[in-house]
Amino acid sequence: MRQNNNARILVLGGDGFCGWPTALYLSRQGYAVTIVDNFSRRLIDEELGVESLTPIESIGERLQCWWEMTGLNIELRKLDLACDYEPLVELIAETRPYAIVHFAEQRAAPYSMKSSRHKRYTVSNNINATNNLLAAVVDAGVDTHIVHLGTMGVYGYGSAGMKIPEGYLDVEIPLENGQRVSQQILYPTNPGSIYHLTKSQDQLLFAYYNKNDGVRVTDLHQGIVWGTQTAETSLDERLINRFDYDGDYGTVLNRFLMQAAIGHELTVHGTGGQTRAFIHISDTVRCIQLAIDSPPAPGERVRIMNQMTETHRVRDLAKMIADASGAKMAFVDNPRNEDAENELFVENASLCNLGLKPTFLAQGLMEEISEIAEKYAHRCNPDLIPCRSYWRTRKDLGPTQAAEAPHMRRLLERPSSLIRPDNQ
Ligand code: NAD
Ligand code: USQ
Repeated sequence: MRQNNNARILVLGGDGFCGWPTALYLSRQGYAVTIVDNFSRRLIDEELGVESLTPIESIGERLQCWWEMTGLNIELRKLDLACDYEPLVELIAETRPYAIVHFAEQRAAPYSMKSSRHKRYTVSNNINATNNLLAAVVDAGVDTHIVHLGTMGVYGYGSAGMKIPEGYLDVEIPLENGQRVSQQILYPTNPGSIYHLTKSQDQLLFAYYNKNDGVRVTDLHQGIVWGTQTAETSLDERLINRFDYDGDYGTVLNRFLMQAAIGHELTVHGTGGQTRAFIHISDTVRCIQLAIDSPPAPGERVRIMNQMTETHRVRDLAKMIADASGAKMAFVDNPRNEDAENELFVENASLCNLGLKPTFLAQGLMEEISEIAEKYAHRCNPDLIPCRSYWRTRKDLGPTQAAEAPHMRRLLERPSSLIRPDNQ
């Protein structure tokens, strides 16, 4: 396959669960890809004493394998986006990328709620990474399209009683003179965790740099990603994608599939009445390409698209998997502070109109995941399955404090380094 060097894409967070398959997919589509990552996610695995259920190779081994399998080269830059500002500007100025895909944030809600340190780390990391990226695009003087992975969670999970629009809400305000003014505003944000809060704040950063500097941004409000493999990551075991199953990073559907595969009870939080949006990992990578290939016009406001294909209630998912596998459901105390029951209707026309053909939850696909889970079940540590991150301080546990992990030190021990004017 020919590589189009005019179209370089930087994949920030390209060693992660969504970023790795996206980097491979874009590489195979003919883009010249550079992965940028600080490997903090691998350090968090060490901090939590957990490993991906699937055995993931070092990034060097992954890239070497991709080269051997396809003859395609993916470049790599190790950078901490929250701290390494000058090298980021240099990278963007040197490569003048056609698009930058921004996955590089701490993405687990339970992890972000574990302790005050985890809250502060998540905020420092995510907000500084996004702000540095936007400032660097302006400093580098490039008209690069930023494609950011946001979350459906910014809308909140109450029952809106309406279809959740794609980012903007039509409002009509009554004036004192009896007239009415119509406006479109950012949908009022209602984050359910510190992690989700950082995504809400990202939205304001995008709106500001778009208004002030004309930075072109697509913000993809993505639902919960399920599945493991894509066509590219399946090419060789050394390319396998990560599979998080632990109580902090494992997401609900993959956790249930893994739990069923190892004969563990399905851990339904509370009544399981929470309704959430979902998307398969192969649709994630396709959506990124659709967003890259249809950039917003110069001067266009931040484009927001809801990146999800279906909604499900947690207990319905558990029942579906229990019926198919014989696993038992366990209704456990909900460690989170969230509505016990909610309805969710979501507009997702934009990506479908661009050509997305949704992959719906189907037995065949679930079996693929279960097979992965069964194959690597011996790598599972069942002690790590329960969710032990509590949204509210539990009286029996006292205030949550946690030791500072090495990857946090850089951000938390020297906060002044984050606000020091560069080169002064
Ligand atoms: P992940 O943790 O597997 O990957 C994130 C990657 O970013 C990791 O490789 C990590 O090392 C890197 N990173 C984090 N901070 C960085 C920094 N300061 N500098 C450089 N690299 C940094 O997460 P994921 O599941 O692949 O999620 C990717 C993005 O998609 C996140 O922003 C997340 O909010 C969003 N998202 C994920 C899901 C999901 O279900 N996984 C759903 C909706 C949205
Ligand atoms: N849940 C269970 N049992 C479990 C794990 C979770 O019932 O064993 C419940 C949770 O209480 C919650 C729901 O399932 O009500 C979803 O939890 P999750 O961990 O699957 O997803 P969430 O914390 O919302 O976060 C994930 C990703 C995050 C992304 C988000 C998209 O980790 O990066 O932004 O999904 S969304 O949910 O649409 O906001």
